[in-house]
Amino acid sequence: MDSGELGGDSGETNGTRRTGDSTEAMDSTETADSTGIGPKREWWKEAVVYQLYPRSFYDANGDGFGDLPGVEAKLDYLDALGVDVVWLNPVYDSPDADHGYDIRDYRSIMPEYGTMDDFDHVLAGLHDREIKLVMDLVVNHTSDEHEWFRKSRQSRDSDYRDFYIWREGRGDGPGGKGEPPNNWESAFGGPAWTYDERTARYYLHLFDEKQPDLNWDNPEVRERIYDMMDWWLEKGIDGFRMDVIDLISKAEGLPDGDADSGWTGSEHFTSGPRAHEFVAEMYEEVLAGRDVMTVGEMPGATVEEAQRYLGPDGDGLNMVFHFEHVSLDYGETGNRWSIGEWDLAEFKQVLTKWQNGLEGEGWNSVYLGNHDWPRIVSRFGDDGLYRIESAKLLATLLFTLRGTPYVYQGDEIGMTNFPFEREAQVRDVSARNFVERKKADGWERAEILEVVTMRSRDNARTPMQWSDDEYAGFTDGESWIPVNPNYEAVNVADARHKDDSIWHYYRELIDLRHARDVLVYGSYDLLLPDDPDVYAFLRTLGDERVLVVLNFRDGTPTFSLPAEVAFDGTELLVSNYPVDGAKPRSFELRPYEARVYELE
Ligand code: TEU
Ligand code: CA
Repeated sequence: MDSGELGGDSGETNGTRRTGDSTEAMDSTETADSTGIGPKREWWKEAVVYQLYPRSFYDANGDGFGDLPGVEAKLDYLDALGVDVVWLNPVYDSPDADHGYDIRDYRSIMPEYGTMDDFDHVLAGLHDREIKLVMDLVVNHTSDEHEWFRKSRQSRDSDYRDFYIWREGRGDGPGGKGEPPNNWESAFGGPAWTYDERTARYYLHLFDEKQPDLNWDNPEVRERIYDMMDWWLEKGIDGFRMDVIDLISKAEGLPDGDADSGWTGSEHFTSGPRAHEFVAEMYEEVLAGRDVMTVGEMPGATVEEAQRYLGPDGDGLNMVFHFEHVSLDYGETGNRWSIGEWDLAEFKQVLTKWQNGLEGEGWNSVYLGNHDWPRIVSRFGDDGLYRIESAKLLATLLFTLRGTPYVYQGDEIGMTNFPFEREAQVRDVSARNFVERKKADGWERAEILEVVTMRSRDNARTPMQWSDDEYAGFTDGESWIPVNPNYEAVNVADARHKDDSIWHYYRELIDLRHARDVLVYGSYDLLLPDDPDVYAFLRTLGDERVLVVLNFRDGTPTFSLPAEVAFDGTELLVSNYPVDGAKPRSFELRPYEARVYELE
C-alpha cells in the first residue's frame, strides 16, 4: 500500500482539491484500507447528500407550489438532519413540461420558484450552515422554448440550426412528411422524433417532444454549455448532478435500434462514440482545478463504462448514478411499466459488482430512490405493518455501503407511494403517457392505476409531509399535486418528537458515518451471497471492522457469521430493534431487522 493514499497527497484526481478540514482529519487515519488501493480523502466521499425536490418541499407563498423561499425557511431542518450537501432539482426557468427538466433559460429562475435573489439567499444560507449546494445540469436537451431552439427551428439555414438534431423524414409517409428518420423511442413513450412543419424536418428528442436534444457534435453548443457551467460555478455553487450525461453522443448515421430492447435506440446513444471525449473536455474546460463535486446520471451505464468516466485515467467525474439495482424489477418489456419480480440475491449481486468494480477505479454513489422512482419503503421494504422497521433497514444499507449516500427528500420520515384512485391525480408526463397508451389498448382503469401506483414518478413527488396540518403543512394554498393521505401519521413534526422514529434513526446513522472512517473508506466484502433473505457484509479499514446484517423479509431467518470471520469482542453500533447482549456469531433476526456491529 502506498502510504500517501488515504492520507492523500498533493496530487489531484477527479478534479477536486482536498479541503482544509480533510487534511486535519487525515492524520488520524494513516492506515490504508485492506485492498492496497487506498482511496484518497475527498470531502464529497465523506459527505451525506440530501436530494431536495423543490416544488414539493415547502411553499412559502401559498400558491401551492414549493419555492426557494420555502427552502430557505427550512434550512435549519437540513442542518438538524446533519446533511453536508444538497442536490437541488432544477429551478431554472422552464415551461415545465417535464417538471423543470426542460430548461428555457439556464441563467434565470422559474418565477414559481422565486427570483435569482431568492436563489442567492438559499446558497448563502446553506453555506452559513456549512452545507454545500449541487445543481442539476440538464444539457442533453433544452426546452423547445429555449432561445436556441426557437432560432433553430426558424429556417434550415439559421445560425442555430445545428444546435439540435434535424433530419429529413424517411420515404413518403403521411402528408409528404415521411416516416421518422429512425425507430428510436422517447423515454416517455412514442417516437423520439417530432415533425416540424415550418422547415419540413424532424427533430430528435429522447424525452418529451418539448425537450429537443442538443447536438453535442457542434463545438459551439459545447462552448455555450461550458460558459453556462462556469457562470454557475462563479456564483459559488459546489458542483453538478449531470442529467443523463451518458446520452449526449449519438451514433453516427443515427441507425435504427433493436426494437425489442427496453428503450429502442438506446444502444446507439448510451455512452455513444464521443461521450467520453465530451465529458473529458467538459472536465478540462470547466471543472479541472475546482473544488467541486460531480455526479453523472447514467441510464444504461455498466461498471466498465463508469470506470472510464471516473477512474484514475478517466474523464474526471467523481461519481455516476447507474440504474442497475433500480431496474431489477422490470418485467418483460424491459422498462418500468411492466412489473417483474424483485430478487434479493440479484440485488446483492448487482450492488456487490458495483462496490467491487469501482474499488480503486472510482467512487460509488449510493441511492435507492430519487424523484424518478417509487418510494423506497414501498418498493424494497414494507409500507404497511413494517413501514418503520423496513425504512430503517433501507437507511442502514444506504449509510453502510461504500460510496456517497444520497437521501431523497421524505425518505427520512419513511414516506410511501401514493394510493392513486383517479387518473386526474397523475401529474408526471411519463405516467400520463402510459395511462393514455393503456387506455388506447383497452386496459381497465383499475389495472392502469395499479401500475401507476407501483411505478409512477409521481410517487416520489408528492409534498413533503411536515405536520398533520392540512396539506401536511406543505402549503397554505392548494397543493399542485395531491398529498399522501397518510400525512396525519407520517410527518416530520411527529417523527422529530419521537426518539425512536425513522428520522432520529437517519440522524444517528449520519452521525455514525461522520464519525467512522471505516464506513466511508473501508473495503466491502459480501457475506452469504446466496442467502435469499439476509444481506450481510463486512467493511474493513486497517484493523477496524464493521459487520452489517440486514433482514429484507418479514420472516425471522437465522443469521450465522461464516466461521472464517473471527473476532474477540463486539460492539453494537446501531440497530432498528432493541438488542440485548447477544454476540453476532449466530442469531435470529426479527422482521426487517438491521444490526451494525463493530468487530474487535
Ligand atoms: O432521468 C433520466 C431517465 O432516463 C429516467 O430515470 C426516466 O425517469 C425514465 O426513463 C422514465 O421512464 C432524468 C431525470 O432525472 C428525469 O427527471 C428527467 O425526466 C429526464 O432525465 C429527462 O431530463
Ligand atoms: Ca410557492
